[in-house]
Amino acid sequence: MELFIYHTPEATPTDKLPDCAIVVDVLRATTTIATALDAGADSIQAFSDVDALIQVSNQWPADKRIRIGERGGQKVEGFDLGNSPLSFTPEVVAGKRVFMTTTNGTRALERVQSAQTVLTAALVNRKAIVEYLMTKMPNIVWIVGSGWEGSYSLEDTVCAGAVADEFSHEGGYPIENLAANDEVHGAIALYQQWKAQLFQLLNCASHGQRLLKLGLYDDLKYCAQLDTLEIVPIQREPSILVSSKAKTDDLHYWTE
Ligand code: 3SL
Repeated sequence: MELFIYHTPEATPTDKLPDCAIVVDVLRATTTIATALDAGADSIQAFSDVDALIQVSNQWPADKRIRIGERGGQKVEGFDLGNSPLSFTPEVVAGKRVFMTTTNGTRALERVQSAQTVLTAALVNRKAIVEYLMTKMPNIVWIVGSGWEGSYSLEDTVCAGAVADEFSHEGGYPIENLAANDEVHGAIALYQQWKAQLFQLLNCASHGQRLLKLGLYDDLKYCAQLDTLEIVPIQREPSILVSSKAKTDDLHYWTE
């Protein structure tokens, strides 16, 4: 396997795609996606554009949908929920399609949606993603941080490093054989420095600071947890993600 890490969607090559793209937005889109699927959401449909989301979700039965919208860390007016993973309880999402638009995470998903396999990772489901990779062993893997409006995010890179580090240790693959760009070494070094203090790292991160100013301390605490959810969100068709455990009849799904 050749592993590339890109800090932002803008940094990814535009002339090729990997066998497997893993989108990361620890604060908070991919943490929310894993949490919603773990709580029994039927699927997540991601949009970068608010109007497109409203148009498509209007065609879905009202009692089977939930609309979540975030811009600048806050709920978009008229939407059911913002992007706090803490809101995604089974009572709220079980059996529903989650129509989702966020500032950066949904844009990152759009950037790689034509890859053969698309997954989403956060700290909370890091180990499940590593197990998926060890089972499927895709040839070329990109981990793509969502960043913030085109710039680097500490928390996405630490998560990319956490995935790479665990894959290397669990699988016994030396980093120097695995790493296909320098960002992999940098991300692993970042993770190794902060792995016992992930909550503190989220507090230092500029987007963590932004969320703290909005009073979202508990969100940071939740998003800093490592390996708490056994969920692999996987793209079933462009922009639609399901839990890999939900169905096993597609070749690209992870069969347990
Ligand atoms: O940018 C995004 O996609 C969001 O995850 C940002 S926030 O944490 O919901 O503010």
